[in-house]
Amino acid sequence: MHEKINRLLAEIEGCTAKSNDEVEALRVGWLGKKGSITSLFEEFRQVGAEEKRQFGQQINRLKQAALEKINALREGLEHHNDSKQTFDATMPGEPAPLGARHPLSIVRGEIIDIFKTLGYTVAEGPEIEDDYHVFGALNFPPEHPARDMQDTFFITTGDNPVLLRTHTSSVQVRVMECQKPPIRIICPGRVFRNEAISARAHCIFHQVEGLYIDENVSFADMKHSILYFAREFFGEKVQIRLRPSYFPFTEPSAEVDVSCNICNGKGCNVCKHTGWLEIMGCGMVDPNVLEASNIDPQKYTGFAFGMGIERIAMLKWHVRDLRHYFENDVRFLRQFAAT
Ligand code: 2NL
Repeated sequence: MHEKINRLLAEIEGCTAKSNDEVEALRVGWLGKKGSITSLFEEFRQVGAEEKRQFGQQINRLKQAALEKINALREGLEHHNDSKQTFDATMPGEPAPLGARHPLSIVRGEIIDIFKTLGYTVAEGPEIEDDYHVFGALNFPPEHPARDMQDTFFITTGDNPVLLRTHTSSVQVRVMECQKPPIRIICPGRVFRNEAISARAHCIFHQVEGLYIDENVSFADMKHSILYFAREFFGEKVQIRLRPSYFPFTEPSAEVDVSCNICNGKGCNVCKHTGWLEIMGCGMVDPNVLEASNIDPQKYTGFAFGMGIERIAMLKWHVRDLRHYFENDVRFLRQFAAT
């Protein structure tokens, strides 16, 4: 019996199997009803009491070895099959799709880069503001219609209302309050106005404003900086024209047009047959605005300008509906990959 046990142990150790069927055949051969280990248990019943202890331990160890071998063979086959089915080193790799930058981010970056070459630095500030930084410090009279509930989102009302900024001029006010001229900043950011959403308007949109304050800054300096920007952004052949306008915070004020880059000034749908496209507003900073932020209007002058990023991006890529920018439909966004 001892000999039989040793022979079986050696057999079990040396066993291999190529399929689950082969493993099952081994299991039946050892542990099935007529299996070799099962029959050893039968024989074991006949042996004398003295040998029982010795053989009992040996047979149990043998059974354990057989069970472990069966499990090991099954596991080995599973891994083998796994790797066979899911890993083929010769297959081409899974593509890793790259995202695209949002068109508004692309345009904002281009505008900032152009003004950086003129020595401007970027300034940022809070979207949730107080009445003073959005209106009071910018020479808006107390009854100005822009302060109206219909135009501005108020978070609290009363004596000292908290509101969402309607322009990024509030950032420029904060810079004027704590920096001495020369000041040369560009303020990109999200702004909020209580408007019905349409193809041309949205209640959240993006602006870039610029401010330059120093001694002897003139209207001619402003005009030249804007011409430089327009040519860098829209192309070197572009012309600009300034039309008189009005803003509470600048005097004099102007609206800036560029010659239409679609029809080259001849007249088309986009420029409504005028040959010109409006791109921004600008003006010389009102002395009241300088004074409110403790800058001496006798010593310093400055110019400021503001443009809507959505509008500039519409002109650049001929986007017809502003709502595309906010819907994030990948069919729209994908078109700006690698720009
Ligand atoms: C527009 C017009 C403009 C300004 C913004 C400004 C800021 C300060 C002082 C004076 Cl702190 N002006 N900003 C000036 C003129 C026009 O924006 O059409 N924006 C979309």
